[in-house]
Amino acid sequence: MLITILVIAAIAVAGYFLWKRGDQDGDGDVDLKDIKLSAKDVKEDLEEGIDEIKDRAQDVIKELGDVVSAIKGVPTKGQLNKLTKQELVNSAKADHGADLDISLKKTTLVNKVYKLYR
Ligand SMILES: [Ca+2]
Repeated sequence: MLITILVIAAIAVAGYFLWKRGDQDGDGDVDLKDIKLSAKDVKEDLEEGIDEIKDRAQDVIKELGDVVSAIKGVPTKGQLNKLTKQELVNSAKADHGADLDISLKKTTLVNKVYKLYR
């Protein structure tokens, strides 16, 4: 029951918010057509925002590439297995100047990086 009320309230708030954006198609009144246009606009804005966040996250991941050296002491295969192939390649380069081929299988990369740190 509470969930139903919350859902109805959310729809009402969203509808009001979209209605407040006003006349979108320029025919002088605010009706369902305008609300639909507003909803489309908002959806596009949200999608752009999400893409932006994804791009920024990618940048942060690149900056954090050197993660193996963040593991204290000598990394175990279990720890290496938790990393992505990109992280393994980046770490091998950063810590040992080794150029590993990202197209190698993950297990091969893990084994190569594991040996580098011995
Ligand atoms: Ca209109």
